[in-house]
Amino acid sequence: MDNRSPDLYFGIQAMGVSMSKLVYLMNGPNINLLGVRQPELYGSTTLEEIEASCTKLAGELGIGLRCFQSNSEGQFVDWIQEARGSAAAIVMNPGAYSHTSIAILDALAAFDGPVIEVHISNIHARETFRRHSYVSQRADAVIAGCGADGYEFGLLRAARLLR
Ligand code: CA2
Repeated sequence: MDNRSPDLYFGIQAMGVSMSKLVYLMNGPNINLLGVRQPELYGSTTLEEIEASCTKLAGELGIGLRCFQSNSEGQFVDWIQEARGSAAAIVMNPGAYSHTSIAILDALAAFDGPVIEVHISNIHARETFRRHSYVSQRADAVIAGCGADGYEFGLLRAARLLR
């Protein structure tokens, strides 16, 4: 038994998601440094730990998960285009590209499934330039300020939308 709340377990049991669903979990620039620098802003959980907990949760939800991280905007666009042919939903933290990238927004516009945007920090309580996200215009849900837990919340939401 791990330390997740009973509410989360209840949510998992209520889902009943088919095995055939594949979700892409995508992380953008510098998120590979999580847990290594700036723990006061982004916590002490590493990206490897986030990917492991989401992979475990995906298994419990009966969905598949593929994890990606890149510091390159073009690579992100390529993976979103790839998702069109292979993924049912995308959970993504585009990092700083959220605030700058029309290219990522355009790529997402060609993806038909649910898109969940996750930010570890509360971007609305930070610098003005972080308060706008291009990705939010396409996202079905936006989660911010829940720390690393936000990824599991995003995955649960994606699974619910895929039911
Ligand atoms: O809060 C988030 O999840 C962000 O997407 C994180 C991005 C930031 O540019 C966004 O405004 C909000 C930055 C991720 C950088 O992560 C680091 C972690 C440790 C050390 C340095 C950077």
